[in-house]
Amino acid sequence: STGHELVMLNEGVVLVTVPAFIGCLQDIFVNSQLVVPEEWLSDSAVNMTIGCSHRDRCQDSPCQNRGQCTNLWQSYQCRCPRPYEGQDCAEEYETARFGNEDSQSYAVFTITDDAGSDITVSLFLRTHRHAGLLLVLANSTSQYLRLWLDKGRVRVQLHNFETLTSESFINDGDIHFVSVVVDREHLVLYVANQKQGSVEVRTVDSQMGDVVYVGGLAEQKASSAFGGYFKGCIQDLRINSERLQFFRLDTTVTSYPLVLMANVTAGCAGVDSCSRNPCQNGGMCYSMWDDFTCTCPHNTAGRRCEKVKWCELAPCPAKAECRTLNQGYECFSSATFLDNSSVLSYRGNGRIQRGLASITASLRTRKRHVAILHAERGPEFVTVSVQHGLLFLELQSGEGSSTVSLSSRVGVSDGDWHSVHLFMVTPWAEVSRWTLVLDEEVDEAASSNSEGGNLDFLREGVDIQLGGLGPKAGWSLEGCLGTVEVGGIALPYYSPLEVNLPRIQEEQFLRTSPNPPRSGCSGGPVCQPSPCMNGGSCQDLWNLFNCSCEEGWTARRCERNTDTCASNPCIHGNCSIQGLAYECACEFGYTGVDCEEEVDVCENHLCAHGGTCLHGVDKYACLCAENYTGPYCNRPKLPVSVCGDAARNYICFNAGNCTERDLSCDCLPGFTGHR
Ligand SMILES: *[C@@H]1O[C@H](CO)[C@@H](O)[C@H](O)[C@H]1NC(C)=O
Ligand SMILES: *[C@@H]1O[C@H](CO)[C@@H](O)[C@H](O)[C@H]1NC(C)=O
Ligand SMILES: *[C@@H]1O[C@H](CO)[C@@H](O)[C@H](O)[C@H]1NC(C)=O
Ligand SMILES: *[C@@H]1O[C@H](CO)[C@@H](O)[C@H](O)[C@H]1NC(C)=O
Ligand SMILES: *[C@@H]1O[C@H](CO)[C@@H](O)[C@H](O)[C@H]1NC(C)=O
Ligand SMILES: *[C@@H]1O[C@H](CO)[C@@H](O)[C@H](O)[C@H]1NC(C)=O
Ligand SMILES: *[C@@H]1O[C@H](CO)[C@@H](O)[C@H](O)[C@H]1NC(C)=O
Ligand SMILES: CC(=O)N[C@H]1CO[C@H](CO)[C@@H](O)[C@@H]1O
Repeated sequence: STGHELVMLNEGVVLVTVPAFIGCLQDIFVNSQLVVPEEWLSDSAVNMTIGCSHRDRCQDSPCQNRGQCTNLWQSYQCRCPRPYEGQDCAEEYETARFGNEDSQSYAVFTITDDAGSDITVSLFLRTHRHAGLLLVLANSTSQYLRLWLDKGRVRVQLHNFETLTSESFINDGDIHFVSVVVDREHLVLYVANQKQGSVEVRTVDSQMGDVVYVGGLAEQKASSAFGGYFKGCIQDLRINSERLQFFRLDTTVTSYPLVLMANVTAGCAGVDSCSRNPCQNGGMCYSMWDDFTCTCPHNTAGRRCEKVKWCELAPCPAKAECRTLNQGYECFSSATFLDNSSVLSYRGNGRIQRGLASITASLRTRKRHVAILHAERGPEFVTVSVQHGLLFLELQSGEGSSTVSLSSRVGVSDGDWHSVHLFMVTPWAEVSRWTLVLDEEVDEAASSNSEGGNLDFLREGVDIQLGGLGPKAGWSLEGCLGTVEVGGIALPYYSPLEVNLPRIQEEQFLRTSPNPPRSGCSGGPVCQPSPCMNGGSCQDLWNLFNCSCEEGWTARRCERNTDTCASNPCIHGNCSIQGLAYECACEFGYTGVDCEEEVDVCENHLCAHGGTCLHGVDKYACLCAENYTGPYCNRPKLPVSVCGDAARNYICFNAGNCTERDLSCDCLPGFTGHR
């Protein structure tokens, strides 16, 4: 039967293997002599009885924990399923607990044979964690096999390259059997004997002296690249057939020696994770094996209900936008600045720890010169302003560094909203260049030539002025600002009394100026009273007015008339509109732009041949010299002839001949009439 080998020799048959015969023999002759059993029972008979009674040794199910029993007639053998061991499979490899009390635990083993290119790693594991390092096989030059948890799945990686991820999730707190099989060409991953994937690989070469890290690496940083130290339990870990025993149980099986073990404890009992009240804000804790869940009250979230959904509690005034912060919440809104009385001042609350290396704001103004934010301490200062319509940063910070001066390429005083983001290019550095991004146009960002330090001097004890250089210094902002943030911490417009819930964030800037800002963004009263004249109607374009003029009027305030003749400007003449002006056509006798001047009618008179001009009301007359006549004396006088006697005479003009006979006139051609 199995286990018994026969070797044929020339002379006969020889029984070679050691296990003794188990069974019954009868009727045995040696050299034709019956060997009587009784004789056997003498001195040299061992472990033999008379008769042939037989009992199935497996009948009593001696193998525990689903061990498979083989009947050996006089005894039995158990084939134990993992993780059980021992004659009756009653013993179990002790489970190793990693990360107990959240400690950093790991174990190191040495490989003491040349496993070569065929490696099978297998283990039971139980965890609630979605990440953590399970096992690393390494030689002096490389970590050639890594096994870790990633998002609740097992991942295995060979040569820092070929990678497989399990399909199933194993972070459910149940026990899972995971195995990785590597041969010359393939890497295969199994979870509970179910193949999760296979990938072609380059050959590995595991050699004597290589080490196995379990649960983490010696260095925390190196471990965190694979999700940190493992938290959970590992049992019956084997590489090929070699056990990696954390707590020595079975000395009969071959094991790789344990070199070092840190914070690994025996057993895998669940801890009452709720005993330490992990759920915050009134969350209900439910204990699970090695874990807990919190049932969070309304408006809280997170594994430990640590995230309060502050904004769902509507802590901000109606006009403000609530934003949840890492800690607490803040109300973001805009405020209107009218003049130098609107200037606000702020101070850090003394608990600001973070580095301050940026300023963000949004701005709306039409003024070309205003200060937005200003603060100074000794030689250090920071000013964000608008100068000549461009946005400016001036900064003096950091020992011995030069002044940073940075301006936008495009104007901002056009009455539209503009967002401003100023930040140190390398905020962790002592000094660095500063960059300005306007309206999120990253491509148009401007960077300073010189390097400046950070704004940490604003953390405490320094007044930060918003909207001017202070109530007395002018440069006041006329316009609106959104909530300004320094290093990501808001300079809030609402006081603790104006919000419905306390601000719980450690790091805060507090308003120190007594007057609350005008909330919301409204323009100045540019139309009250109306600047438009002559019945024009005023249009409020936010800090800018526009007049719609009545017909006949024009200019910014409708102060100019377009019907230039409406006022009858031509005193002695007719008016005509010429564009925005008029022209007078003067009546005779008048001159001047408005025909206001009387003309001398005798000026340029036409009286010829020395005729004298006589002034009339609106015309002149010519008094002609002797021998000339006509209205303008330009006709020579012709002689007269007289006939008849003193009693009866007759006169003919214009060289007409007077005839004595009938006292009549003979006229020159061209003349007619009796005389
Ligand atoms: C007799 O059997 C027992 C139990 O199987 C065993 O321990 C013992 O070695 C045997 N004796 C000899 C001489 O083989
Ligand atoms: C055990 O865990 C603690 C807590 O995480 C850690 O500070 C300590 O270094 C660990 N011990 C060893 C030997 O690594
Ligand atoms: C370390 O292991 C890799 C991968 O098996 C192998 O290529 C390399 O030669 C080994 N280095 C040493 C020093 O054994
Ligand atoms: C601040 O405003 C008031 C009122 O407009 C004005 O009288 C005063 O001169 C201003 N101060 C400065 C420094 O401009
Ligand atoms: C100002 O008013 C005039 C007249 O109503 C109009 O034509 C013009 O478009 C207005 N300007 C703006 C900027 O609204
Ligand atoms: C003025 O207008 C009237 C009416 O159209 C016209 O009769 C007169 O001649 C004009 N006078 C002048 C100086 O053009
Ligand atoms: C007038 O009389 C003179 C002299 O007799 C003569 O020469 C002239 O032609 C006459 N004129 C006319 C208009 O008859
Ligand atoms: C001033 C002048 O020239 N008078 C003359 C007018 O005409 C008569 C007749 O022809 C002359 O005798 C005058 O001398």
